[in-house]
Amino acid sequence: MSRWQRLPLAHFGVAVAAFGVAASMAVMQAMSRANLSLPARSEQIYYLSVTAHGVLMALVFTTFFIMGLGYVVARTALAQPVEKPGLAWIAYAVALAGTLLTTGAILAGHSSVLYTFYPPLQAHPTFYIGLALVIVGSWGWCAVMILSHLSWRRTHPQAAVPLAMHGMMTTVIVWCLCTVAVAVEVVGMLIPWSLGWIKTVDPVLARTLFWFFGHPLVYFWLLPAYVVWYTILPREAGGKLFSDSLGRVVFVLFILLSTPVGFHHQFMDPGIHAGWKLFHTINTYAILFPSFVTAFTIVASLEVAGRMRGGQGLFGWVAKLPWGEPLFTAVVLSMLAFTLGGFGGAINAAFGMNAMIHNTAWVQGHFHLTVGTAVALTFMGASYWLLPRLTGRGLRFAAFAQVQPWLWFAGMMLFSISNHITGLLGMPRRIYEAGYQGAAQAALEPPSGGRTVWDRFGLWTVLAIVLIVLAYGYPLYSLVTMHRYGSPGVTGF
Ligand code: HAS
Ligand code: CU
Repeated sequence: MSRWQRLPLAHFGVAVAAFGVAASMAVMQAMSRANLSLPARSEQIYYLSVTAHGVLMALVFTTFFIMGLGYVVARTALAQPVEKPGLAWIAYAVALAGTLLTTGAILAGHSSVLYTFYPPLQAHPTFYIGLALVIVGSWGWCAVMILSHLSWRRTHPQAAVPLAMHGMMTTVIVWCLCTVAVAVEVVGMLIPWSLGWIKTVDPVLARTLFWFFGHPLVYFWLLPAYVVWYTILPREAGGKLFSDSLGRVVFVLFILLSTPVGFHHQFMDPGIHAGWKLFHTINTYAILFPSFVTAFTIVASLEVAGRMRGGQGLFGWVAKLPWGEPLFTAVVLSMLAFTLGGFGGAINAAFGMNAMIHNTAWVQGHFHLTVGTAVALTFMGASYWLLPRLTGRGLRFAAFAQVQPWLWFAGMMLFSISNHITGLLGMPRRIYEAGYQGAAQAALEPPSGGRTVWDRFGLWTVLAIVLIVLAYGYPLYSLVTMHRYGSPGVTGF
């Protein structure tokens, strides 16, 4: 194997290892949610596992996979060596050291602050220092990507950069813009506070800096998946991309609109004026647009592919698509999940409806469709496609790779749809106690004991009358006592 493939493969290795640990944490959470009485089950273990799961999946698995994919794109799409490979390896080592520090802090049991690490929940200093190192490492990756782009630009002053690299550069820019805020939060506030150098931090300011970063973070995950959808999928399906320039418009819109939307995570926070929340809402609705364009462009490309393979009629082309290819199946199932997840996003972004779903299980339903399926399943499909090309060896157990996307899709749909429903019913997210402290209304079969207060119809009727009098007494009184104008009957229509 020549040398350059080692760099992305080393990144994919960390991504897969983080994924493995995070997935085992998910089993612990599922047991807690199922309210099973297991010997190891406790509040401490639950919050530890939710933190490890969130940090390792959302922050480590994604970042390492994306850095690796970025190097593959820079090397192959630009058809030139990646610039400054030494810096790339240093960045890798720094991010890996940070990951180990943060993971150690979580597993040691004194940093169960969840992946959003909102103060005043306080973690061990090594938790924040590790995260800061992951970010510094990712900046090294950004530098290598930008330098590679610039060196290509020098030798190709007039050419359009290949679409895959265009998408990766978008990812890099979004990341550079947003990580500034989380660096200020972590380095300027949380590290000194956890070390005891400063006594207090402002939770609303910290959350605001976090979401300044946190929403663009989700597009940092999504954009590399879009690179796969736009540049690998159409060819693998046997056709071609419907429009290259639409792809570029989509990527540029993400540069513009990824960040000024973060207040849609803080609708329920005090301290931020409603007018600013409205401004972020409008921007959020604007950023739905590039994903609608993507839905159109990619489905159109698939139709082109299906017809080139001989598909006829309105839907005959769907059956002609290469359903036996793991990359194809994984991406199409990702897209189907994203259709639901995206509509959920539009609901989240509406202030009134957000009040209904905020901090409920709905939210974890939403993000297991978006990052947990659209992004993660696309990355899995991309791995099936990339690994043989990077290593020069075929996939082992290739039949598993055909079944696995369906299993992931089925599991995530089951998980996410039920979390959307239970969220609407009021089930909170990130709460250990699935039994609601034994409250009767939470039990599967409410104890059917003797007569309780709920059978006292007289009491409830009186209370209802009091409420009706409160709600209508004065309005009706004032209608009756003000000067009134009678209306004759209107007829003849
Ligand atoms: Fe979100 C919360 C709004 C997209 C991730 N989101 C979260 C959280 C995460 C997350 C992790 O407005 C939880 C944060 C926490 O821990 O507190 N989200 C949106 C909106 C979008 C959106 C408007 N989210 C994402 C993506 C994510 C992600 C992408 C990760 C990758 N989200 C919110 C809001 C909240 C939120 C509020 C806060 C909730 C709260 O109160 O806490 C949009 O970008 C979505 C656009 C997508 C579409 C779908 C387009 C469909 C396509 C596929 C079509 C393909 C087909 C296949 C039909 C409009 C492109 C055809 C197949 C054939 C074979 C032909
Ligand atoms: Cu968001």
